[in-house]
Order: sequence, then C-alpha cells, then structure tokens
Amino acid sequence: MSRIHILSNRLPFSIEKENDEIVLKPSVGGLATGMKSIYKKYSGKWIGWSGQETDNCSQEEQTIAESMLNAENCIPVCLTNEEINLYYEGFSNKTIWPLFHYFTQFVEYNNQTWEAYKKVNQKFADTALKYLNPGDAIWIHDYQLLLVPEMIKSKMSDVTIGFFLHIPFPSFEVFRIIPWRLELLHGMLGADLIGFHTYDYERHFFSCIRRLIGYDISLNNIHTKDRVIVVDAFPMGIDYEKFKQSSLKLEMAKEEDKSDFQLELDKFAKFLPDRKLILSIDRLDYTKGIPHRLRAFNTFLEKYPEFRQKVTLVMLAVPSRGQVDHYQLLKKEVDELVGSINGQYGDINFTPIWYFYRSMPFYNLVELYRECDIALITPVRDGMNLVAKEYIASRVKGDGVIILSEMAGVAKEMGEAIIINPNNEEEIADAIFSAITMPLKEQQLRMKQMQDRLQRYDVFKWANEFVKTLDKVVHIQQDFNVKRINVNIYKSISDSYLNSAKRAIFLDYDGTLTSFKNNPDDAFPDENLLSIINRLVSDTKNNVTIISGRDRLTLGKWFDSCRVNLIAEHGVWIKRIDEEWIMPFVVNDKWMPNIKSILENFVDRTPGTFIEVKNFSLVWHYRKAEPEQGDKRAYELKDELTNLVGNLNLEIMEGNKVIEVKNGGVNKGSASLQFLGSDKYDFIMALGDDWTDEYMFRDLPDEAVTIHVGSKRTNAKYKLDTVEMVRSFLSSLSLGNINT
Ligand code: GDG
Repeated sequence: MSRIHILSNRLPFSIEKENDEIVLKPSVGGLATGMKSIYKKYSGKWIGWSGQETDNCSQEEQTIAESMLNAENCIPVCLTNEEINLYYEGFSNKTIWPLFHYFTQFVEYNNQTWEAYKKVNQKFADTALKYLNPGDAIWIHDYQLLLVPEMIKSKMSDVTIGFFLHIPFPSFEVFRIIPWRLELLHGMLGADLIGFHTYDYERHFFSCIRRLIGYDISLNNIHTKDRVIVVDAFPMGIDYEKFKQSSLKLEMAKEEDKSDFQLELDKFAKFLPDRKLILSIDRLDYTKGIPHRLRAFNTFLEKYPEFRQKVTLVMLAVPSRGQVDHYQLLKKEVDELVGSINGQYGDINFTPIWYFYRSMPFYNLVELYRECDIALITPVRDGMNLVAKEYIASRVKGDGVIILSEMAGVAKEMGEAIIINPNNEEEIADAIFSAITMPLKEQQLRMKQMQDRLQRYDVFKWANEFVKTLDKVVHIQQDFNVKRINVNIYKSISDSYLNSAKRAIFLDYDGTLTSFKNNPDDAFPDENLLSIINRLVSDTKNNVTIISGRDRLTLGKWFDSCRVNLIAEHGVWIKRIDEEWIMPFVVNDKWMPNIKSILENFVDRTPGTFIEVKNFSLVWHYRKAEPEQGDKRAYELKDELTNLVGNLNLEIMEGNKVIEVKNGGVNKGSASLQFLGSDKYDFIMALGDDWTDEYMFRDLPDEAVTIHVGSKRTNAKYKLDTVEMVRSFLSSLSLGNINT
C-alpha cells in the first residue's frame, strides 16, 4: 500500500499560547499514539482541526501554527467559532452523539446544525483532496465526519478509504428516527472498509443498510451497484506497554520521586490497610451512567452495612461539554448524589466518596489505577471504554477486580470481568460485594487472562489489522475491476462476435435483462427490452435463448412475439424456436406435496413471503419479507430441507431472495449444454446475475464469454454492474458498434 493519511476531527497536536508564543502540545490519547505509528510509517499526512478558532487568532498566529503543524506532517482544517458551535457542539454532539448512544430524548433536530455539519464535512474532504494522489489510502475517524468518505470517493474513486466509528452504531429502530438517515448512511458507504468496535455495531449497521437502502450483504461485504464494501469489527486496544511500564516505574519509585498525590494515597493505605478503594473514571457525560453508579454504591452501603467505613469510591469526573443543558443538569445531579451519600454515611474518619471534578495528569491516573482494588465501570452506553483496558494494563501485581457494564463495547472482550447491567442498581451493589470478597487467587487468574489478551491486541496491532484489511479490500476491488467490462474487454468481445459465423447466446431474465420487482408478475419485458432482443435475433447468425427459473407458461407468454429459444424452470423445460416444450431430463413431481407443506409452514410464520408452484419445482419467495427475518428464515428453511432432499434426489437452489426446491441434476449448466448438443458454435455467450447462473458459467466450454451482472463473487470471466449496462452492451453488440 502506498501512502496512508489520517483524517479526524482533532489533530494529534493542539495549538496553545505560552508567554505569547505559539506552541504545539502533543495529544497523549490512545488514538493519537496508534495513528501516529501509521501515518508516519506510510509517509502520509494527518488532517484535522487544531483546536484554534480562526476568528480568535490573528492571521500571523495562524500562519505560524500552520507551519509548525506542517513540520509534523499535519494539515490543519481551519474552522471558525460559529462552525465549531454548529458542526461540533451542535450536530455532532447534540444530534449524533445522543442518538447513537440511545438517548433519543436528548436528540436535537435542527436544520441549521445539519447544514453546518455538511459544510464542515465538505471542508475536511476538500482539504484532504488537495493532498491525495491516486492510489493513496485515507483512514477517516468517527462520528463528526460521517459524510466525508462519500465526499472524497465521489471526487477520487481511486483512493482507498477506511472509516472507523469509535462510538456505538445504534439499532435500526433507533437509527431510523433521524431525518438525515439516508445521507448519513450514503456518506459512510463512500468508504471501502468500515470498522466498528464490536460485531453488534456491525450488525446494526448491516440492518440499516438492508432496510433503508436495500443493498445485498453477504458475509462481511456490502454489494452496492458498482462496488464491494467490506465491514468488520476491530476492537480498539491501548498502548499496553506504556501503562505497564509506567506502573512498574511507580512500583520501584523512591519516596522522593513520588507525586504528592501518591504520598497522600500511601499515607491513607498505611493508616487504614484494610480499606478497599473502588475506582470510577469518566468524562462527565450522561452516557457514562454516573448517577446510576452512585445510587448503586448507596445501595451497597445500605445492603452491606459491615462495609461502611471500609470502602471508598474514588470518583474522577472529567469536565465535559459544560455549555450544554443536559451536561449542566447531570453535574448538578452528580454533585447532589455525592453530597447526599457523603452526608449520610460519612463521619470525621470516613468519606465514602472522594470526588474529583477535573482532569489529572497521566502519572496520577496510573497511580489511581495501581491503588484501587476494584474498577467500577458502568456506562449505560459506551463504544468501547479504554479506561477498563488501562486499569488492567496497570495492575502489574496481577490482582484487582473489574466490574463492567454489558453496554460497553469492551465487555465483549472481557468475559473474566464481573459483568452487570448498569440499570440494575441492586446487581451492581452485589457485584461490589463479590469483588471485595473475591479470593486473591481468583482475581489473579482472571486478571492474567485479560492481561495476556490485551497485551497481544494493543493499539498498534489494532491499527495494523485495520490497515492490513484495507490492503485486502484493495485487492478484492482490483479483482472486481479486472473483470469489469471496460473499453478494451468490450472491443475483444465485439471482435469475436463480429468474426463469428454461428453464435449461441444465453440470457438469464430477472436481474439480468430486467430489474427485480416486489411482485414477480410485474417484471414483464418492456418495449425497450423487446426491441433489443428483436434486434439481436434479427441477425441470422444468432441463436438466442432466454434461460430462466421462471415457469414455462410465463416465459412462453412474455416472449411469444420474439424468435428466441426458451429454457424454463432452470432447465426442466426447453422450447426451441417453432417447436413445442420438451423435458430433456427425467423428472418427477411426487415429492411436491410433502415439500409444499414445509414451505407453507414458513409462509405462515414469515409475513410477506409466498410460494410459487412450478411444474417440477417449488419456490419460496422472501423479497417482501422484513429483511433480517427473511434471511434468518431462509437459513432455517435450508437447514430443514437439507435433511430431506438427499433421499429424494432433489436440489435446493438459492437465488436472489428465493429458495427453490427442484429435481437434482437439472440446472442451467446441464440445460445449456443439452441445448448446445453437438451443434458447432464459434461464439458462445452467457449472462446471468445469481447463484443459479453460476452452473452455466462453470459448465459452458472454456472459450465461452461468461458475464456476471452485479458485484458478487463469480465464476464468470467478466462483470457488468447493472441491468442498464447489460442492455446497452447487448444493443451495442447487435448494432456492431466497435466501441461502447
Ligand atoms: C470514544 C468512545 C471509545 C480520562 N480521564 C483522564 C484521562 N482520561 C483518558 C483515559 C482514556 C480516555 O481518556 C477515555 O477513554 P474512553 O474509552 O472513554 O474514550 P473517549 O475518548 O471518551 O471516546 C469510547 C473511544 O472513543 C476509543 O475508540 O472507547 O467508547 O466514546 O484513555 O485514560 N487522561 C488523563 N487525565 C484524566 O483525567 N491524562
């Protein structure tokens, strides 16, 4: 992979003024550390906002800041005070943030902030576009920049785009609420690789894509009209060694090297050696479940009075978004709860909660991680939660217990923690009791497993895994593009076509010559299609066959006016021009009543589905079903049928939102070969879009021109993206156009 650039709301440096001098302050967060390793290794730029509002500083200051940032390969996106207000504090933090964290009651729907979000996203995209070269890759981060992938892709399709969302992706029922849902999804779909922390977020995203846009999804791939997009879960790690080494250093520290904070902690431990400390660290945000946690601690003190005077909650709440009403109310609530618990259970020798409303330097943070016996991490929603991982990495003695909310992404990786529901205060209180009374051996056993895992999958591994997958996506897309019919491929197909004397052309119908309709009966051939086919068959060198899964009556009726051969029901019936329908293979229909009753059961249980009865096959259609239920039932049905079909010599065929049960050995491959017989053709071509057409692509002679319609994996030699492209391809061919 050539250069990789990073794009995020904030640069890894902020601009500050010290004694009237502009200085760069590096950011110490995990993301900055992980991404620095990437953009430096791959000679890229990091593009983002520096924290400087352009209307609050002079042009000269901006120029100085820019050149200092440029020296670090960072490119600032300049934003005004108003832009920050509307795009960042507005749409990002008052609309997307609450929505994606399931706080729908806090979501603001404001056209002005939405317009600003679009405008500023465009500003980020335009800045990036100035630095991107064809073949480069760019890794875009987080919810402030959801529209940027598409804004870049639409201008430079040959740039590979990765996107990672650091917060949860909500379920369809929540996501659907937002008026700009389609714009946001299409924005993200500009990326070639989309990453989430957990599989749950990934599947919510898939569900929204399926229901709101309707793209097909197979395994981890979304098939748009002209591209394959890969989606996967990459749980973010931390700079494990940094925490471990800092903690080890503190372990060895001499008295005179210790911080004042550590000396205070040491004093406390000396006087009250049996006192247990419980740690709580978050930004003061409503998603973090701080009031719930405080109430649960209250319940604990109430329910387990023997631990009063023996357990202290150390609560660090980092000020955040203080201008916003919800945050001010939260601060008030937290202050009151802390006051009330300390008032009720505290005395001269005991303060149940040590409350710090500020941020602390890194070394104090590690001191807290080291000193606290238990980490109580109970967000009501959290994309990942790195504090949990940092606590584990800092426990160099191997003891300590972590209580973790099941609503945090990190819970998926930490089965050894005590997992709780953050809304169940009683459960949290009991978890605190279990943590305090957990034997040391068990603590060590659990801690060791978590440490081994986190050490292996740290932030560098996380970043490298994402980049590795981005590279793989490039190859998947290259493979896709190689097969796609371009001018040169078209010319070579057209040359063989024009130079041939006898041609067999097999055309699948639904999804190839015409688009899918909700009601299959509505997909009859339109005038334009009939004229394309008539032009093709008017050339006496052409022997054109419509080869379809449809029943023979429908095909016979629809193509009555065309001089084409027909193959119906995937090869059960063949009708040559001017001849009657024949059945080239021995098939029977005795199995049909049994299988039909199974299908009926699925129809009853799955609204929107129905059965199509053909002469020798049965089809269960689920295009109109609720998408996820349809896929799930299709899976169940295949499972149920698989046990039966072997004995009955039947075959299950999975088409586009259909499952068909039919006699074994009869398919489009065997039928097309049967049709060719011993006749000599010097040009054979087959076009089709789904799984049932793959039999043709596989079985036809090697020299056949086989074309898959769509973006799926295929045995065909070539690909065309859409039905419209098929039509124009066939028109050009029949008109003898050399270039199309
Ligand atoms: C997003 C998602 C996801 C906290 N207080 C102090 C301090 N911290 C540091 C911690 C930790 C970080 O801040 C907070 O980590 P989170 O995981 O909560 O992440 P966020 O940056 O808030 O947010 C979150 C994350 O992205 C990564 O994808 O996990 O779910 O919301 O590193 O150590 N650091 C210092 N002093 C403090 O007082 N020095």
